[in-house]
Amino acid sequence: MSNFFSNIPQVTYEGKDSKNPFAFKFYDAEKVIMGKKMKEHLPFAMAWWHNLCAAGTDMFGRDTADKSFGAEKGTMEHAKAKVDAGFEFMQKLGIEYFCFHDVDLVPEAEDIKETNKRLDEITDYMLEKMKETGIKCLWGTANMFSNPRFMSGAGSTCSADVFCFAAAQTKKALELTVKLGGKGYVFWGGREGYETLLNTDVKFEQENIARLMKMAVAYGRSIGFKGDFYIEPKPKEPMKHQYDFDSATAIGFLKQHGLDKDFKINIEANHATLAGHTFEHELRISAINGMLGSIDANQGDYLLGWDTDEFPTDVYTATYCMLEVLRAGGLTGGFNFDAKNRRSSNTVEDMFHAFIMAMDTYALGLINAAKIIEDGRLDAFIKEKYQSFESEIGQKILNDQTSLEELAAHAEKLGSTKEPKSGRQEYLNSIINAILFG
Ligand code: XUL
Ligand code: CO
Repeated sequence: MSNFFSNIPQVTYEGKDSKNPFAFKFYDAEKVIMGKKMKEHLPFAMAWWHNLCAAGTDMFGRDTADKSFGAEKGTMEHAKAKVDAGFEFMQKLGIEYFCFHDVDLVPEAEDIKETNKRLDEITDYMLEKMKETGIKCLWGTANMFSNPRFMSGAGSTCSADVFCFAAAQTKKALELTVKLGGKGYVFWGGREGYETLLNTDVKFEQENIARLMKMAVAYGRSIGFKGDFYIEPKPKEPMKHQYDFDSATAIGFLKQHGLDKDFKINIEANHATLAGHTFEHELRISAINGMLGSIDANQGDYLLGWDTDEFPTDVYTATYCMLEVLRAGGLTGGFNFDAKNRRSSNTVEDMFHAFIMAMDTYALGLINAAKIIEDGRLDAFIKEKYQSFESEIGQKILNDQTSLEELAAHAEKLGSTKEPKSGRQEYLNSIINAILFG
């Protein structure tokens, strides 16, 4: 095992009173909650791109962190050093999964054949590390948004040749995901959207995206991929109108094109915020459609209108997220920290602090959500709220055994009625606070 983080101890659970900056205060991997270990409820994953590649560059300034890991960037030595560093990092934290884009793993060459050769070499090396450590792949994806050829889209491009490059990258990324035993394969439509209708045929573009996805399903299944395909919705950034705006939009698209049996949704917290939704709304919409797949666990900033990809620290949001996850019976995927350190948190220690804080946030979310379910008042309130549908007329409605005429006659018989029951939002908020802080 490599030694990039020799000054960081193995991170273990020490409990909430610990002052050790390199210990978990709430994430106790083996602790059983509602019949399952914390680590089974929370299959955490490291995002290759943020943790091992991104070094703080933004629109206004260059790198602040050193992610060279002792090798020259842009070389295969560097690609291997990232593998070494990544596995050492995950082991120190007890993280059991990683997620990757193809070009996170190796420097992209001019010629796609050469890139693919490099990908074969690096994934051989990763497989060795995976065998050594037991660390697994949560999902893979193809980066079809960074290369300038994708400036007008990948599946939605106006160029048939560029569409072929998107197909080639999807094919290869699927092969790599299968090779690494990935549980899922993600489509995040980074450039799949548009800026102006003046130059865009929306119907044409959306149908082509569906074509690409159908080919991906056919090919993936033919090479033994048994996992879920995911759409990761995002409303904007980089495009003004991203086609996969939110979960509801993505689910409609999947159903329209007959892709809903093979796909689920990968919900990112910050993307929900950008869509003007809460994270839990996105989770609920996916769950009630049987499509709650995986989570990109991060958070945005309510004062900023872009994708800040911050490590999650908001315990209320994590609690409401875990409430949705527990009620849905868990995820088929996991919790990928699609998050980066702030630009001024630029040391190795900061990389660990970020993950410790984020893992503790989700552990708190899980502990709180379990308490809310065990308390039962919230569920009982909701059940009671809809009780009138247990009446004779209510049952007729639910069983589709009535008509507008019969319901209108019922209303006329009543003549007038009371307001429905109070929603009692403030009272419910106070129950949540009492459970969280009591
Ligand atoms: C971009 C984003 C991506 C996807 C994978 O906002 O979230 O990193 O998770 O392409
Ligand atoms: Co993401």
